[in-house]
Amino acid sequence: SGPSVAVVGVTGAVGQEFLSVLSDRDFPYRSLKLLASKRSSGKSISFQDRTFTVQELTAESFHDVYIALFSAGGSISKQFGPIAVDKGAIVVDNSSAFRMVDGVPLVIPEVNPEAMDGIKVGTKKGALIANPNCSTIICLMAATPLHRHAKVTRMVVSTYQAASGAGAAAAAMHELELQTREVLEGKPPTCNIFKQQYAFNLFSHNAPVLENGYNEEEMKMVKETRKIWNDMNVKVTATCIRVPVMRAHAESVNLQFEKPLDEDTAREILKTAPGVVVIDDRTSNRFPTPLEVSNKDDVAVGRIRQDVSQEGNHGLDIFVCGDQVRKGAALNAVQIAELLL
Ligand code: 11C
Repeated sequence: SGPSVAVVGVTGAVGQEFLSVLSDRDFPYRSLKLLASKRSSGKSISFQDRTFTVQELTAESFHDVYIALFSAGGSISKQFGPIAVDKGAIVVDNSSAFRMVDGVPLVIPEVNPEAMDGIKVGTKKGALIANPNCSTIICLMAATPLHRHAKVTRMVVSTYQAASGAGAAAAAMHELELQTREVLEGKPPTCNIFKQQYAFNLFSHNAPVLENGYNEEEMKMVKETRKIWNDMNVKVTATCIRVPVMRAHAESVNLQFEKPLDEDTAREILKTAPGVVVIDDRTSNRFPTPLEVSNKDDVAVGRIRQDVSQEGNHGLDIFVCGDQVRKGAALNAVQIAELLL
């Protein structure tokens, strides 16, 4: 029982994570189609005690597919997403292709599930749902429960982003490992994915820099937050940095609130927030780390403190870490699919 499911881009890091999340959560499916480029077609993938053969993604792939999880890059989503929708599939797209398109819900299940009201599996009525950018998801998992309580008017984010978010995740993670070894051996580092030394270094996010001086990643955080919170007035600014960490992003988030919110209340709110775990031990200086959240579902929050530069408890600083491949991509998409059932 369950819907027929297709995974598009199954050989990539997020595609592989889709499979492990589907399995971990015991996602019900009637049939499962594993789709990828022609180059990967014919490959065998074992999943839940069965062996599946990867099929080439074509316009015919979506016949009788109810839910299609896409993570094969923006151009594949643009080309095949609308075809799948025409065939009646509900596409949950991990790329940025449709996120800001009017009428396409941009969803974090713990934050704005209502954005996809009316979209249901079994109606044979296709639809597109976009998965937000990983940095946005991780930030809003922690900021939203506080926003609900005291209304955020301004948010200043600084990110420390892992290798896995940089294009071809597996290749990027491999290059970080390779560079680390090369630098330790006194050799010049291989710079194929990142055009500069990454090991023992950090640099401004590799997304293109726009005319206003922000890079695309930073502007995604600004625009996606407004859409997800359905608040065109919330002020957001971000600085996104790539750090030599494998697969979990960290973010420092400064929040300004309309109503006062003290740090103890904020800590209590976050302790009961779904998908959030609080690690905030001042005595032993123990706070969230990327390593600790790697391969985990929950986003960790700590360093919860009153912003001393703002009067009357109108500001807080928090530090957030979340697995980029999991909650930042595959898990969030599968949770969206669960809501469709
Ligand atoms: C990163 N957030 O870590 C990016 C990766 O819009 O989905 C994902 C880009 C996106 O660099």
